[in-house]
Amino acid sequence: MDNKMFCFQCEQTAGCKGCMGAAGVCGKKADTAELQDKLTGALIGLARATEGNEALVTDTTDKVVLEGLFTTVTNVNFNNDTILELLHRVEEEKKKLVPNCYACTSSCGRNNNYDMKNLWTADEDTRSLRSLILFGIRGMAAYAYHASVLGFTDSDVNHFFYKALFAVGRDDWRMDELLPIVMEVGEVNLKCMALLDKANTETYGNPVPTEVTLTVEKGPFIVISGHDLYDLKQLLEQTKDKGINVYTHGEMLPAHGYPELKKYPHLKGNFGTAWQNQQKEFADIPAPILFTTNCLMPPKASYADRVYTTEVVSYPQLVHIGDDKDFTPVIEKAFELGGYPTEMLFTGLNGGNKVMTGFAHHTVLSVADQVIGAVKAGAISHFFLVGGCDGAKPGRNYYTEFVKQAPADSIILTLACGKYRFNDLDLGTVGGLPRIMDMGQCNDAYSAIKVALALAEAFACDVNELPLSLVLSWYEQKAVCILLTLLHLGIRNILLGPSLPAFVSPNVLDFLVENYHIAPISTPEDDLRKILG
Ligand code: SF4
Ligand code: SF3
Repeated sequence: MDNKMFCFQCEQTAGCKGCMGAAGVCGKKADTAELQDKLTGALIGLARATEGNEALVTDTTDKVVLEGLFTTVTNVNFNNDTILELLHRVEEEKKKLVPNCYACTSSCGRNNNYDMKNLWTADEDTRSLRSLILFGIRGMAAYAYHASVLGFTDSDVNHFFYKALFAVGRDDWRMDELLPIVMEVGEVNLKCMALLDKANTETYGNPVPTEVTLTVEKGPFIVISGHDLYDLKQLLEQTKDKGINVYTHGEMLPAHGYPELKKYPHLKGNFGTAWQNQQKEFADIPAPILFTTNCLMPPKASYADRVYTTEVVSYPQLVHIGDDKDFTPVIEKAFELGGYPTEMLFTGLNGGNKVMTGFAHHTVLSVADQVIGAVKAGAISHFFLVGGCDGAKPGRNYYTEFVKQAPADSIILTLACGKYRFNDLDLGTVGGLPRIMDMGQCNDAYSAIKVALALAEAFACDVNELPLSLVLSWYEQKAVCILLTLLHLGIRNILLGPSLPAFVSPNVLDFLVENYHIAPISTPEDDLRKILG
C-alpha cells in the first residue's frame, strides 16, 4: 500500500472508504495511525504467545491488552509517546510468555507480531469480518477497562480478547472460521456490559431520574467529559468545599443520576452538547476541561491551554493527569480562569434549558407494571430506542426529526451522546411516564437490553414481536460491539445510520440484511411509516 496511513474504523472515515492521507478526518496523523497499527500487531503477537502459555497470563498482561485496544479507539489518543510506551509494555509482557523466542536464532515465526498492512490489503470479505472482530473488541476493551478501574473483572471476557486478536491475525482464515468469532464478540460483549453495569451500580448506586440544568453559575468551575465515573468521583472529592463547581460534558451527563455522585452539591449541571461541537463550545470557556475518555478532538489554540487528559486519553503537549489522580493542575486552572462573572443561561440544541437523565434499567423496571398496563390499555403505542453516537455529518438531523415526528403516544428511550440532538425537547408524558427517557451512556446499552428482554418476558413474546424499534446512530467502535451484541440476541430490523460502516463489505452486508434485516435509515417520514405500518 503506497498510502501513508489506512484507517476506516469510524463513521466519518474519508469518502466513506478510508482515511489514507497525511492525517485522518479525526485529526489522527499518519505516524500515529502507523504506531497504532504497530501496537495492534504487537497485541496480536502477544495473543499468539499466550497459546500453550495460558497459565503465565497475569493481570498485568490483561491490563496491557485492555489499554492497548482502548488506546486505538477513535478520538482517544493522539500521542505517539504513550503509544510507544504501550508498545514497550506489550513486548515486556510477551517476553514473560515466550522468553526463548527473544534468544532464538532460528525463529519459527509462531509468536511474531502481525503486520497490519496484510489485513488492510486482504480480500474485502475477510478484511470486513476481521475488522468487525478488531473494532468490536476495541469497543469492548473500553467497557472492560472501565469495569476494571472499579475492581470488577471477568476472566471469560479477558480470555476472549486473546482469542479474537489471534483471529484478526489469521490471513488464512475464511468466512467459516471468522463469522462465528464475529458473533462471539457480541456474546462476550453482553457479559462485559453486564459486568460494567454491575461495577457502576454497586459502586455508585442505581441511577434515579434526575433533572440537570444547562445553566452555569458564576465563579470557578471545571468541565469533565468522557465516560469514566471513577475520575468524576475523584474530582468531586478533590474539589469539595473549595468553591469550585463541576459540570459534566458529553457522555458524562448520566453521572448526575447516580446517588453516590449526585450527593455532591457542587456537581451542578451539564455544559455543552455532544463531542463534535467541542471546538465551538470550548472556544472561550473560562474554565478547564478534563477528558477522561473519548471523544477528544484536537484542541484549538483558543482553549488548548485549559484541556487536561487522564487515563488512556492523551494529546501531545496537553497536561496528563497520571494514575495518582492528583487533579491539582486542573483545580488551579479553574481558580486562575475564575469562571463566568455572572450566571450564564445556556440551552440545548432545541432551545431547552434543562435535560433529564437517570432512566436506567432499575428505574424503568421498577415501573414495569405501569408500563405494561399502559401498553395493554393502548395508552402507549410504541417504544423507540433512538440512540447511539453523535457525529458531525449533517444527515444526523434525521434523529431529531424522527423523535419530533414520533407519535404522541410513543416513548423514546435513548442513550449515548446521540441524545443531545433531542434531549432538551419537552415532549411531555404518556401513560404517566416521560416521553423521553435517557438510559445513560453508550456504556449503559445493557440497560436497554435488560428492559427489552424483561418486556418480552412480561408480554410472553419474542423481543422482535414487541412494539419496540431500534433506530441507532453509530460513530466509533463501542457502537460496533453493541451492534454485535444486539445481533447475538437475535434482534432484527435495526435501522442504522447516518451511513453504513465502510468496513462492511457488500457480501457481509448481504448476510446481515438477510439474517437480521438491518437497514440503513432513510427519511423519518418513510421509516416511521414502515415501522408503524
Ligand atoms: Fe479516519 Fe475515523 Fe480512523 Fe480517524 S478514526 S483516521 S476519522 S477512520
Ligand atoms: Fe459518543 Fe464519542 Fe460514541 Fe459514548 S462520546 S457514544 S461518540
